[in-house]
Amino acid sequence: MASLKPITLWGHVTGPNPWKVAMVLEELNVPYEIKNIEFPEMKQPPYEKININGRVPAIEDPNTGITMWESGAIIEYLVETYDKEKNISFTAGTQDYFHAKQWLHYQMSGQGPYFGQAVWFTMYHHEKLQSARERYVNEVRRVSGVINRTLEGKEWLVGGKYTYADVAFFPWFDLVSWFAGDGIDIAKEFPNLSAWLEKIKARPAVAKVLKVKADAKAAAAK
Ligand SMILES: N[C@@H](CCC(=O)N[C@@H](CS)C(=O)NCC(=O)O)C(=O)O
Repeated sequence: MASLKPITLWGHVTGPNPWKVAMVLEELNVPYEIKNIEFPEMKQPPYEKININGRVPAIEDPNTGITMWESGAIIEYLVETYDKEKNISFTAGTQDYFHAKQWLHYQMSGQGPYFGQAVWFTMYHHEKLQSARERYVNEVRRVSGVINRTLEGKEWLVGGKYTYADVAFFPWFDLVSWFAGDGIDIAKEFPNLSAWLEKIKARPAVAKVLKVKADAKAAAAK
């Protein structure tokens, strides 16, 4: 899509949600530039004007004039605006179209917040609350089981092809070994899930974004 102006993607080096949007942008071949911002700055002007919720991701699309936040909504916007060939999405009104939305909503409500709380109570909470940690790590295990069971005998979540619904789950699963590696072994406990993650990881668009993320992390650590 050579005639398009680059979309600004507001992100943060460590957080999974902006990378999910980058993976969709890469897959759609839409030009973009990442602007990373630190957590305190997200809660202040001028960024607060872009996202009043003070979090990333947010996008500014000069091609349509749209500024918006919430990664799931951004992904829906991107595929509906730029995936005219339905390479990673489906024709509106079809069963697959609604099922892809179902999985995206599950990712946003069932995976993101629970995995996020597991990270919080494992890594950052000011006191060790074992019961809270267990609650959320168990939820990580439960969600992993849901995906593992749904992938029994099939390659992708919806419609027999790789779509935005698959990649939406990837960045959070990619962090499980970091925050719950002592409690959950994805490869051992969830073989379908594990094989699916490997296939997503091997996609050139995903591999490219993972490299950009690794480089950004290395630069930030200097
Ligand atoms: N539901 C939001 C979650 C956004 C979110 O929590 N982003 C993290 C980074 S991945 C963040 O901005 N954290 C900053 C903070 O918690 O202050 C989305 O999916 O866009």
